Amino acid sequence: MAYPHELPELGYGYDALEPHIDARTMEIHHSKHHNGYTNKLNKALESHNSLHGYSAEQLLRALPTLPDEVRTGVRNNGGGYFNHTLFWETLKPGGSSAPRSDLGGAIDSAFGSFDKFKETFSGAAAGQFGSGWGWLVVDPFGNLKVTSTANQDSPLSSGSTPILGVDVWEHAYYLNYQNRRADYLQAFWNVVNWDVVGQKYADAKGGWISSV
Ligand code: MN3
Repeated sequence: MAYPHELPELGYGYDALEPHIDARTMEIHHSKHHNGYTNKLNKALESHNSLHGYSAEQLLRALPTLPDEVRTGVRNNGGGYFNHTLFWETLKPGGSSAPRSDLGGAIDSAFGSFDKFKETFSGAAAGQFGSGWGWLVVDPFGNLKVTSTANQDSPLSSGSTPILGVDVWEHAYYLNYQNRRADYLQAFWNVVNWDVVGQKYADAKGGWISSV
C-alpha cells in the first residue's frame, strides 16, 4: 500500500455496473484517469525517499506537514489515487439495498432517515460547483457528516474519514448522462455496496474510539 503505488483492480468487470454506469465510462475512468493519478503520484514521490513507506491515506492525512515541493502533487494525484480507490470499493453490481445495523442507525440519527440522507448527499454532490466529489464522512468527533470537496481534495486532509464518495467530475458521467448530473446521482444509489461502506464506518469509529 506504499510506494510505488499500484492501480487497484476493480474487482468486477467494466460492464458490471450497467446500465447505471456504462462500460466505456468505467474503462476510461479506471484505465486512463485513475491510472494517470497513480503514475503522477509515483512521479511526485520518486525523489522523496522518506515518504515511500506511507500509504496514500497517510500522506493525505499529513498533507499540511509535507514538504512544499511535494504537497501539491500529493494533494492532486494522491487525492485522485485514494478517492478513486475508495469509489471502486464502494460500488457493486446490483448494489445492496440499504445499510445494515450500526451504520443504518447512525444515518437515521444524523439525518432523520435513510431517504433524507440520500437527499442531503445528492444535494451536496449536485451542488459542488465544477469538478469534485460528494462525501459521507466520519468527522474528527466520530459523527457522520455529508460534505463535498473540489477537484481531488480529500476529506482526510481536514481530519475526516470518507466512507462513501461519488465522483462528480464530468469524466465520471458525461458519456452516458451528458450534462444530467442529477440523473447520474440518482442512478448511483443502485450500485452502492453498503456492506463495504458499513465496514468502513465500523473501522473509522474503531479508529476514533481508540485514538481518544
Ligand atoms: Mn474520476
